[in-house]
Amino acid sequence: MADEALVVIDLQNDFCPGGALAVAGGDEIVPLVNDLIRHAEHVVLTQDWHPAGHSSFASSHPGAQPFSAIDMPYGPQTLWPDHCIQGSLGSDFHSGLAWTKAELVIRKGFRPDIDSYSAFFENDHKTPTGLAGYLKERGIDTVTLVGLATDFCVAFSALDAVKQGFKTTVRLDACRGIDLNGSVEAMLKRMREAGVMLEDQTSD
Ligand code: VGL
Ligand code: ZN
Repeated sequence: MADEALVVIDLQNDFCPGGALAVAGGDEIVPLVNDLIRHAEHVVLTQDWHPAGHSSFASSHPGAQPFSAIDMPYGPQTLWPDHCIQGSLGSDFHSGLAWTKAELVIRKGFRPDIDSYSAFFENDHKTPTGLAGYLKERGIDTVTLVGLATDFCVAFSALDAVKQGFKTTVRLDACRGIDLNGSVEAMLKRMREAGVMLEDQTSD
């Protein structure tokens, strides 16, 4: 299966319990993700990687609360607690993650004025990260996505993967969600309608 890659999204300390933007149960997926890594032919990781004072941080917008939304030139943007600041402990991969096999780490969210949920495009849905080209040039046409968070970085990555022509599966049992105002259900529906295959081997 040399044409298939496992893409592990943002399995970083700040998205795990105790982190700045903790996703409930975020650390629970580490053993399963490690198992998938062990069996994968190609492994790519993403790393949320923000400069201090990033425009997606509520703290950069006087008076704004975390988890509120604002309009940015590229569209609506949820504001987050400061998280995954470049080089901080919170930006490190979870210490239990078996990341050494990864062939590529895609860092995203490093431009001060734009957030990047997707592994493929920034939140303007136009600026590429280079991942689609990297995979295609290597003959990879199938991706499986796992990681954090189901309803943000995993979902937007999966939607873009389909748009870029990849056969795309999300292993929901190896993901956990933030769930803001029903965002998990909403994004599952969007992914399903877009042709993302949603698999959950705990409920099979
Ligand atoms: C993420 C919010 C902000 C994610 C990253 O990895 O899902 N969510 N930055
Ligand atoms: Zn972020």
